[in-house]
Amino acid sequence: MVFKSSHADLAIPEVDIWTLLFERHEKEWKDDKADTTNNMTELFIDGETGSAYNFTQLKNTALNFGKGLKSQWSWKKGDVLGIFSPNSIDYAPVAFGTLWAGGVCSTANPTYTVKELAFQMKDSKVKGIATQLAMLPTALEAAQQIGIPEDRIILIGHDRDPSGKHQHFTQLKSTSLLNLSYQTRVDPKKDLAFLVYSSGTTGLPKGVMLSHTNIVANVLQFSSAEKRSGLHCMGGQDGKGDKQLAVLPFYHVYGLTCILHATVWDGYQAIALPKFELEKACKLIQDYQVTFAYVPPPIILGFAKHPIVDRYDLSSLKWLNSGAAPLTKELVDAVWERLTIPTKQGYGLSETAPVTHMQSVLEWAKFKGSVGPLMANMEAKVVDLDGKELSVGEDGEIWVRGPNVFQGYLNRPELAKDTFSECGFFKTGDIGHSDSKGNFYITDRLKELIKYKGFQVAPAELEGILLGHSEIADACVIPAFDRERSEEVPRVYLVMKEGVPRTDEKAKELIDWVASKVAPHKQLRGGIRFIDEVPKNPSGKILRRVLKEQAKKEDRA
Ligand code: 4UV
Repeated sequence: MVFKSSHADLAIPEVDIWTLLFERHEKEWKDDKADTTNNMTELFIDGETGSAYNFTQLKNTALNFGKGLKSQWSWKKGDVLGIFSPNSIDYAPVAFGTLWAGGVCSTANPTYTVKELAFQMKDSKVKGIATQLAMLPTALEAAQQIGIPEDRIILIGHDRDPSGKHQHFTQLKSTSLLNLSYQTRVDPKKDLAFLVYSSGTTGLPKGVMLSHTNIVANVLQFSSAEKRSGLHCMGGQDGKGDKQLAVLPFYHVYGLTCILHATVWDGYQAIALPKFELEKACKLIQDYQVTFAYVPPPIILGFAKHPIVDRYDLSSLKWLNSGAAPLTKELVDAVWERLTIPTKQGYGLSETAPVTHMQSVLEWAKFKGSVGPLMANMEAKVVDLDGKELSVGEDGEIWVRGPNVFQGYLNRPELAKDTFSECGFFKTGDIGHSDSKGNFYITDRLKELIKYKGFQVAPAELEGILLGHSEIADACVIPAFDRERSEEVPRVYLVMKEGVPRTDEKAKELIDWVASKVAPHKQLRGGIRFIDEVPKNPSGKILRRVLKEQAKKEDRA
């Protein structure tokens, strides 16, 4: 059967992101919300320095940057800017200014090594990179490797380049009166807005092509779903609006849509932190009277269990939303028992811009463990391995269809036939089922992907690195489970070349060797197991499931 959203379809306007957020919305704020002071209220606040952007400042800073790109970098429609930065309030004007100028943003994990960054920047053919001073050496080395001129590396954030060589993004201004000071028109349905990287169901990370319409649709679908959770924009109830903790990284699709875009559209306030530190987060919640937060499960674990939490007054929080990785019912209960805060869940993927399912806070206690119902304008199927449709209560692969589903993987058109069904459903690679009320439950993963703290780890990428080691004959990376920390971690099963010792010392040496080559979330935290042979089918395909089952047994023992 085809599951359809129980919510009425929304009219998705055929507009680009800039027009939705900064033109339509500005008008609506003024006309409908009757409170013209809204534009003066801060939207993005830097949790460390207190500096901020209100709507008007954000719009003007973005416009100046967009004009600077056109004027100084001869920016054309479809040109790509790499953004290599932790959360900073400057992320917003840089991303939106790029879109105004008809550009595309390729957002990268700020902990990437030179090689990882160079791969993404080259793959998405960036024309320049916006980064922060702390990451400048990595950005410069990556840029040099792929032939991007040094003056195309610009800075965002509070620190300036002491050498003066690299402009701050606010210095990139229009130099000519005749400069094209109009927004570059795009076709919202076809033209891309963001390239986020995901390994999908198999292989190396790939550019997920998100069009303007994909993001516009998801912002509207998500906003309409969240209104059911009782949020108020600024100028809402008693003139007070809701405030969120912005710790989800903006480079990742969950933070990109649910914080960076939704903050502007819905008019909430976002208090941004460059990285998650529980004590800082608790202090900000207390000081700013934060009312909600989108986070991954490890942060929920911190709220549930860490002693630091007792030192702060978190009573302003109305709810938490968990997503990006599985959440146990026990953790939901533990947060409630300790803080009397409901934890609800959302689900989605980079490829769906991202939200497909969202639980309402009104239902958190009734359907614990569920990721909620399909959002408006969405359909889903649950299918068995042969693609046969299953019904209520039956576990199978979840397929989804809707206006937020991406345009395909960059430079990889050949993947389309395995990614989409014949009737246009996107195959998520996740296993789950729906109950009779339309609530979905994610129970397992069919695809290779590993999620460490909600961050993607592609087994193929780690296997590629390991196979480059002179002592390793074969490798298979699978998700193991760290019971103590209640999280998924990458583990490798290794076949060593003849004569190489299979000792704990060798394992440690190899773990350190991998750690020196990858971003911190990809380290082999699940350890190394030495085996004689990687199980494969007759055509040589790795039978990952066999080792996954072996790891499950071992981790349960
Ligand atoms: O591509 P990605 O890295 O994307 C994400 C998206 C997270 C979201 C999206 C919308 C929300 O409302 C929200 O709360 C979180 O992480 O990885 C996609 C894969 O992450 C797993 C699943 O395997 C996806 O294919 N995943 C995402 N959310 C959940 C999840 C969840 N709630 N429970 C279990 N697994």
